[in-house]
Amino acid sequence: MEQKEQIKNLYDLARKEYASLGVDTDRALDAMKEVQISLHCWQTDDVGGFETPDAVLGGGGIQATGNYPGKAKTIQQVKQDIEKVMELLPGKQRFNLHAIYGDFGGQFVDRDQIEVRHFQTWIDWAKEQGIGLDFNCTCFSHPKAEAGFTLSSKDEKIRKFWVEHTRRCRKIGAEMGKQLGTPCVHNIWVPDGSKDIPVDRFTHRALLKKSLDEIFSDHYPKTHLKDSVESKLFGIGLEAMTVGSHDFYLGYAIRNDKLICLDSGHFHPTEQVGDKISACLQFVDELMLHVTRPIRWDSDHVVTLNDDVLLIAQEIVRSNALKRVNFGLDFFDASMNRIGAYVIGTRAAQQAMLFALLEPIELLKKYENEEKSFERLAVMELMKTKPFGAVWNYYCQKEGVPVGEDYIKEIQAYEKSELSKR
Ligand code: RNT
Ligand code: ZN
Repeated sequence: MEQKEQIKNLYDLARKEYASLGVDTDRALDAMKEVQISLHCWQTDDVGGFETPDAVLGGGGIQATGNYPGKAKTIQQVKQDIEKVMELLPGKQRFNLHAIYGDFGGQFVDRDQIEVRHFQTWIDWAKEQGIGLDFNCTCFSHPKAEAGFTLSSKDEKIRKFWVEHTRRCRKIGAEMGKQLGTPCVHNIWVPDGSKDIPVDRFTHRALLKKSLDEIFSDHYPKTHLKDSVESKLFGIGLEAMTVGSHDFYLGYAIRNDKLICLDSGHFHPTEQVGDKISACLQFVDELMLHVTRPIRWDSDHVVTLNDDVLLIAQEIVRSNALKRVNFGLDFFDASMNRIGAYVIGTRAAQQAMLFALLEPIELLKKYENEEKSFERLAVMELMKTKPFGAVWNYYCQKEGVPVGEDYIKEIQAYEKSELSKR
């Protein structure tokens, strides 16, 4: 009781302090209702999936490093872990599945054979949890992806196989959206590329375009399905060329009215995804984000509250684009408690959004319009030492989830009672 009152009192003080800059903290907390983070399923088991009993991530230039015990080995365990994660997060989330996480009932079902029924138990679970689902075709960890090209393969049989897979995935995604009453974002990312300098980039890109045209020739209502395409600069073993580069997909998305998916690890380190938001939103209706933390490369470390994530959040809020940006996460770190990784990463993303919502935007714009650069920078710096933590703690308390460091012991207890027994 005492702690509760203290958190409320600190919040009241913080409210006054923000109000003096024209910021309404209650309104910011209210706006957090619109912030739904899509939790990627693949941090539960290091991008393994359930096609075969011992499935592990293979190829595609992406890697999960580490062998911390306790990873999810069954669908039941994934669900249980995610329920635990969601218990520790304020607000409402979504869940983002990859095609290899289907409920295949112990049978091997190849990617060009998957159907809605393999995902019905997920849809039922999402309904019970009151959450929406997002979906992804899985064009890696498969023998037909080993040659380095999937949707852009010159081998017509291979290309057709992946087109069929992706068409089926969109159908499944549309059904998820329909049954759950909230549109599913289906994201296409393919690892296609080459290790060394190729001479025929043109044909591969023409083939990728052709495949996408075939895939998108099936139409679904936007209330059920939203399509995004994800670009990348390079991958491990695919250093020289990525077929689905940013230029390629941005062009495709604009011309074909698709969402562009911006992954924070998929650009040159000096580029900022936050800067791209207002640029892309001039030409596409919506964006998908894969927020992650690259260290020197697309390493997919757990998201923290760093400048990159803050800029993304600030640019969403400053662009008044809460409804146009689908905020997803995409990290996979196998070196630490995976539930802890989710909670740290998602809370960091939520904190970034709250921080952005607490920005004195009118004042900052006024200074900017008056060319008062010193004043603008001064206020931006001052915001860093405002009692943000008091607002965040009150938000967690209001949402009935652990405040401050309290989530650490809850995760330790879950590790003891559940994860350590796997
Ligand atoms: C890979 C892409 C892609 C994957 C997931 C698992 O670099 O970021 O989004 O991480 O599909
Ligand atoms: Zn991604």
